[in-house]
Amino acid sequence: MSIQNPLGHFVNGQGLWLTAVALSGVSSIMGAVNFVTTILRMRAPGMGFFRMPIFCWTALAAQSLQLIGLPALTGGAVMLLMDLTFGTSFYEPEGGGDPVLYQHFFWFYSHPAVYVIILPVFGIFSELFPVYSRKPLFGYVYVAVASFLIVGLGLVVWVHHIFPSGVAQWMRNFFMFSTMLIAVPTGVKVFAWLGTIWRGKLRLTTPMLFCLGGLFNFVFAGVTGIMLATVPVDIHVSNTYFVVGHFHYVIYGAAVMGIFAAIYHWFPKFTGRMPYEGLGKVHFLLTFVGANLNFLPMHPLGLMGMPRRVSSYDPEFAFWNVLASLGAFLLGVSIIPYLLNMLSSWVRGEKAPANPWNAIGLEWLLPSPPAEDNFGENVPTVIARPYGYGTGLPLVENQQSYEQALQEA
Ligand SMILES: [Cu+2]
Repeated sequence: MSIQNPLGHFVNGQGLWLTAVALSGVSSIMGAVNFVTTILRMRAPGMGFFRMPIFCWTALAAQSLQLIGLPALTGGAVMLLMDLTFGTSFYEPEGGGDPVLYQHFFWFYSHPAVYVIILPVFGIFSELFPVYSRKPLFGYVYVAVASFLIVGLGLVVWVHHIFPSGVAQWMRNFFMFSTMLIAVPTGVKVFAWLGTIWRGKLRLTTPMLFCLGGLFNFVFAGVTGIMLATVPVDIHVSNTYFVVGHFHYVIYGAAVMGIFAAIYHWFPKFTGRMPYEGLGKVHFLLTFVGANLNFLPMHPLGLMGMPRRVSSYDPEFAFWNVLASLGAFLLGVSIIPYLLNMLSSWVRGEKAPANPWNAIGLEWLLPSPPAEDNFGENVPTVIARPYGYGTGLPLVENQQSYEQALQEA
């Protein structure tokens, strides 16, 4: 059956797509309610807000963004669906609507969506740098609060995606400055991580290498982000490969590498087996070189004027495109040692002890893998922040006897 709207257009494909966008919007809102409620209401005894692991802070921040931003995208999709099927004209100029309004609904969510992805990765960096540097997280309170500054500012920058669309000049100026301000709380975090590893006892394990590589790529993406926030630069490179390069540095260079770090770090806790270090390091090297070789050439291409979303290009762009293709090929190959590692170490890796990395955190008090109900009846009382590396201070009440009881169990 095909659906025709009052104008006589067939709208099956768009109708299905918009319904899917609206439904996944609703499901993500429900997911966000769940995360926020769990963090606000179900913390362990003694776990005050300023004793929470930074990963929980960043999860709370990211899910708050979902709660505020997603209704705009979901509502915008429903309005577009109504324009297509019922002949309303929210975005239809002939009926008095405005197509740029859709861009506003879309980007009001879709700029913060990048923070929904990257904030938990900031949490991962904040968890892992202290473990592999053997030092407390530098500036814990500032790192925690900076997550919410990113939430607040992240909600008032979306117009930087539509600078060339004819928005008023005052809007361009306002959104240029608000976008640049984001560099402050993200800079606070970057310097906190550098302060954490500064003069630490660094252990260059696979998770640490992925964190360091991810941080390097993130700083690079931050610099091109400031460039893109600047109205004249943005208009010059709008719709070119420069934007593609910036985005991939954030998403693959920083976010995906942070996620790999987390997978290697918590793999023993999930599976009860240790991942292979050798394969992990090969995976890291191929990923880091591949990502930079793939995404760095996109910047000169964009500055030269190569448009994005094209299937072929002029010969003058060939050199950088060949390099980018080589990098993409390397990135593809990098997945092979990763999958080999995950499968083989899960099946017959070395058995993991409760706390293979000497990390401080509730999960590391439990055996690997933990029992289905985690702590069961004996939920410990938290008495400190989980970053007391080098201080010898316990995380929970009666920690010694607690760990002993676990070993005997
Ligand atoms: Cu944006």
